[in-house]
Amino acid sequence: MSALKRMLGPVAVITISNPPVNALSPAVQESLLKVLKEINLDPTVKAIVLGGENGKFSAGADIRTFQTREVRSAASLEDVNSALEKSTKPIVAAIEGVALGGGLELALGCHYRLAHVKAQVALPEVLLGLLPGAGGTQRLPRLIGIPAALEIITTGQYVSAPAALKLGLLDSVVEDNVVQAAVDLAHNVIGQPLEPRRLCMRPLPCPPNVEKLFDEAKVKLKKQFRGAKSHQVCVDAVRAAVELPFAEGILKERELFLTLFSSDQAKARQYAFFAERSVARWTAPSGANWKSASPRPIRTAAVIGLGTMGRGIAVSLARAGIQVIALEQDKKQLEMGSKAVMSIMERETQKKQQLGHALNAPHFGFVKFTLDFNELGNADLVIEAVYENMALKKEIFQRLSKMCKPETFLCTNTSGLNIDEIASVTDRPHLVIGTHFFSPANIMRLLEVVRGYHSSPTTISTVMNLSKVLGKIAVVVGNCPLFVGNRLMGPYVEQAVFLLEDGYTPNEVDQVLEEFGFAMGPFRMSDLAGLDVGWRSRMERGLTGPKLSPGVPACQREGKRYSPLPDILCEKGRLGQKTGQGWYQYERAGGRTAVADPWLQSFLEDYRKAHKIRQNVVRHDEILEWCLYPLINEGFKVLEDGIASGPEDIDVIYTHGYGWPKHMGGPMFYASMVGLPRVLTTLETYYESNRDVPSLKPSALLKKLVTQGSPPLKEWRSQLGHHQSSKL
Ligand code: ZOZ
Ligand code: NAD
Repeated sequence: MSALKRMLGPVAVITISNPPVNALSPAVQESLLKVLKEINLDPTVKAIVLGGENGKFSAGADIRTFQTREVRSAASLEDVNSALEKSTKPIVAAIEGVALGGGLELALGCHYRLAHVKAQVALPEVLLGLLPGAGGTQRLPRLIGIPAALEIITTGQYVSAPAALKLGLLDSVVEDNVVQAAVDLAHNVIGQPLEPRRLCMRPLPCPPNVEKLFDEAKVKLKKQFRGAKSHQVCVDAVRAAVELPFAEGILKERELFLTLFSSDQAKARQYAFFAERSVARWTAPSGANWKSASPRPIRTAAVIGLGTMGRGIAVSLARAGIQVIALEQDKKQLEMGSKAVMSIMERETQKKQQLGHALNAPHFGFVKFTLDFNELGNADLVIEAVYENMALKKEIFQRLSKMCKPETFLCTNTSGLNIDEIASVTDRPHLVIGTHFFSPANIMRLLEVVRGYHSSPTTISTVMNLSKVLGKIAVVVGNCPLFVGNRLMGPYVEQAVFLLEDGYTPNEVDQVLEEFGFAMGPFRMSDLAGLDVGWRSRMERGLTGPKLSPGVPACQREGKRYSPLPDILCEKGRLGQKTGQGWYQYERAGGRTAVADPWLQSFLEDYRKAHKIRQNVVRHDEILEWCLYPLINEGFKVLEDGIASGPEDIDVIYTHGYGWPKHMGGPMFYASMVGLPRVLTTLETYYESNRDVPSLKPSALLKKLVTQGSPPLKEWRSQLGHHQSSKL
C-alpha cells in the first residue's frame, strides 16, 4: 500500500499501488503526500506524472475503512489534492481503467489529465450515500461548467474517456501507452505557467438562471431517487461552488459531507455495495462452494418461448455475443417474438449510439428463429421460458432430455415451480437448474439462480459465470415454492390487500410505500405486472376458481384469512394496465398513468358491508409496518429454511429485483437498523390479534437472534442451518 516513485529523465512517475483497485486508504494518502514533498524538494525533477498500478488509476477512497475510520481523517484526501494543485512542478494524471470518486478528485488536483480511450471516470459517491468530499464538488464545476458537473455529481454516472474529452474534463485521450504519453506531455509543459491550470484559481462560469437549474435538479432527483438524501445534498454542495469563494466552498463541502457520512442511508448504501460483491462468493452453510468447479463456456444457447421473458433473455444472450436459437410454438407467435427481439436490439443500439457509446456499442450475436425443436440439439445451454404450467414444462424438459447433446445444461425461467420435479423427467437432473430472470430481462440485472437437489457444482458455476458474461448480478438460492424474491412478496401484497379491506384505498397504501422509497407501491406494481399472473398461479394451486367462488361471505380459506379482492378484480376482467383497469384506472388499455377509480372505491365499500368488515384505520407509519414486517419475517424464515445462504443474498434480491430502495439497504438490513426487538414485538402484537394470518407469526430465527441480544447482521450467518437443497 504505497505510492511508488521512479524517474524517467526529469519526469518523476508516481504510481499508486494498493491492489486490487488502488483504493485511497489513509496509508496511500500519507505515502502520496510524503513522495510529493520529496519530489518538490528534488531539483532534478522538473515535472511529475501520477498513475495507478495494474491498469487502474484509482477506484477512490477505501470504502472498507469508512465505518471504522476517524471522521477527522476525512480531510486528508483534500490535503493531497491541494498539495498536488499547489505543486510548483507540473503534474499530469495518467488515467487508465478507472478514476472514480476520490480517484477522479485526485486527477482534478493535477494540472493536466490524460486518459486511455477505454478509461472511465465518475464521481459515484452519491450512490454510496455521500458526496465527493475531497474538492470534487468545487473543482469539477470550475473545469466543465455547472450543468455538466451537476449531472455527473448528482447521478454518479460513468463517463467514457471520449465523452469526458468532449466535456473538457480531460486534456487528451490516447490509444496506446498512457504513462508514456503522459511523460511526453509532462516534458512539453515544463516551465509553462501553472496558475491557469489550478482549478482552485479558476473563475466559475455561471449560466443565467442558475438558481432555477438547481431547483429543477432537486425536483427531478427527488422523483428519481425517492427518499434518498445524498442526491439533494450534492446539489447544495455544487450550489456552494457558485455562492462561495473556493476555500469557503471546500469548507462547506466538508460540512455537508459530514452530515451524510454518519447517516444510516450512507451505511445502507455502503452495505449494499459490499453485499452485491459478496453474493458472487456464495458458499453453502456446509462450507462447500461451487467455485471449486470450473464453468463450461457457453457459445450457443437456446431460448424456448418468446413471450415477455424469452424476448429479453434472447437479447441479453445475443448482446453478450452468444449465438441464440429461439424457438416458438407456432408461426404467429414466432413472428411476434422475432419482431419484438429485433426491435429491442435496434432500440438498444440506437440508444447507445445516441449516448456517444459508439466505441463500446453492443456486439449482437446471431439470433436464429425457429419452430423446429430439433434445432436445439447442439445448444450448450437451453433456457425454457414458456407459460408457468408444470405439465407443459415437464413435457418440454422430457423432449429436451431426449434430443439435446448429453452435456447440454437445461435451465428453466419458472417464477416458483419445483425445480426438482422438472428435473425428475430428464436424463440429467445434475444439469438442470433454475435461471429466474426478472422482467424486462434485457434491462433488469438480477438473476435468481435456483439450485435443485441434484444441480451439480459445474452447473451452478457455469450459470454464475454466464450471468457475469451477461452483466447480471446472480444470487444462488435454494428450491422452494416461489424461491426467495416472490416468496417474500406474498405476505407483503397480502397485507396490502388486507389494508384495503380495513378501509384504505390503493393510493393511500401505495403512497406510504413510495415515500419509503419504493419506485412503486404494491398496487401500482400489481397493475404493471398484471393481476392475472398471481391469479393463474392461485388457480393452478387450487386456491381460487369456479369451485371456490369468491362471493362466499367468509374471507377464509382452510382456516386462514384470505382476501378474494384480487380474484374478484380478475374475474371482472380488471387485469391492470393491460386492460386499462385494475386497482386504478388508466387512459386506455396499455396506458401508464394510474388514476384513482371511483368504481373501485364504491366496490370496496359494498364489499366491506357485505362481509361485515369493521373499518380498522391505522396510522400511516403502521401501514409501513403492516406491509414490511411480514415481508421481513418471511426473510427470516427463508434464512431459517436454508433457502438463502445469508441476509445479504435477500437484500441484493430485493434492491435489484423488487425496487427496495438502496438507501434502505434491503429488508434484512432495514430490520437490523430498526432493531430486531422492535420488529419482533410488533409482529407478536399483530399475530396476537390475527391468529388466522400465519405470515405474522414471528420466525424462530428472529426470536433466537433477539434472545441472543440482536447481534449485528454480519453475525447472523453463523446462526443458520444447512442449505435445504444442499448436496454440495
Ligand atoms: O469496484 C468497482 C467500483 O465501482 N468500486 C467503487 C467505486 C466507488 O464508488 N468509488 C468511490 C469511493 S468513495 C470516495 O472516493 C469518497 C470521497 O471522495 C470522499 C473522500 C473522503 C473519505 C473520508 C473517509 C473518512 C470497480 C469499477 C472499481 C471495479 O469493478 P470490478 O467488477 O472489476 O471489481 P469489484 O467491484 O469486484 O472490486 C474488486 C475488489 O475491490 C473492492 N473495491 C472496489 N472499490 C473499492 C473497493 N474496496 C474499497 N474501496 C473501494 N473504493 C471490491 O469490494 C472487491 O473486493 P472483494 O474483496 O469484495 O472482492
Ligand atoms: P408469456 O405468456 O409472455 O410467454 C410465454 C411464451 O411461451 C409464449 O410466447 C408462448 O407462445 C410460448 N410457448 C408456449 N408453449 C410453447 C412451446 N411448447 N414451445 C415453444 N414456445 C411455447 O410468459 P412470460 O411472462 O414470458 O413467462 C414465461 C416464464 O417466465 C414463466 O414460467 C413465468 O412464470 C416466468 N417469469 C415471468 C415473469 C414476468 O414478469 N412475466 C418474470 C419472471 C419469470
